[in-house]
Amino acid sequence: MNSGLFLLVFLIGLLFLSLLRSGESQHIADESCSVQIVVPGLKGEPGEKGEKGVPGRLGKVGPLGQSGPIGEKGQKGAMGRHGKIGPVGLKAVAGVREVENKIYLLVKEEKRYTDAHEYCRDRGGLLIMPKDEATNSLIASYISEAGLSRVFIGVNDLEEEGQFVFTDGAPLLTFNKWRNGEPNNAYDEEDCAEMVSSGGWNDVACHITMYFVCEFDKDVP
Ligand SMILES: [Ca+2]
Ligand SMILES: [Ca+2]
Repeated sequence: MNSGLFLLVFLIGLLFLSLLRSGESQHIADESCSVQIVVPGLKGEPGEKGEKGVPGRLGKVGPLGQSGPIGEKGQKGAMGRHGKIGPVGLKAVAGVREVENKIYLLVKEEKRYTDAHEYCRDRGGLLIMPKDEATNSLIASYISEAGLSRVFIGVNDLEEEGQFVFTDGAPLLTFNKWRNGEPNNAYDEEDCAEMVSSGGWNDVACHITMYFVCEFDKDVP
């Protein structure tokens, strides 16, 4: 080999090496540039206060509270209205008779004529007014079957002496059952009437007391 060729090879080798080294150094330089060291800066000044925000949603309902002490008793209320009149007590009633349009009640309480009249009227009826033979006979049997001798009936001449009327005001026009010699207005004080168990009528004093019979109209359905 001559000296010229040797020199050429030598130069090529140097060039190669230099190229190789420059590539490595370049690589190392790139790496060193990518590393960043971050150091926090000093705290800044506080900013201005922001505007007021929108109100938040409602919170949950809380638990029930404990019950308080019992209050004082209230005042007594107003009195209520009167109730309906109750059924007649059995003690005083000997029995009930019923016909097509009437109910008859034999009351075993000795009362004066006016009190007997009020007793019947307060219950929606009147003292019995026998206005025909059939009714008179029915009441007569009622009295005798009850073992009674007499009852007040709804006949009187309280308004005008001698002018007997029924308790509803109707005059005795077509029917009466006066016993012989009655009405006699005995002692000038007999203005009321009784029926005896035979069915006959007699005028008697109004202030004496005896049992009596009420009559009631049946409610028309
Ligand atoms: Ca009389
Ligand atoms: Ca008489």
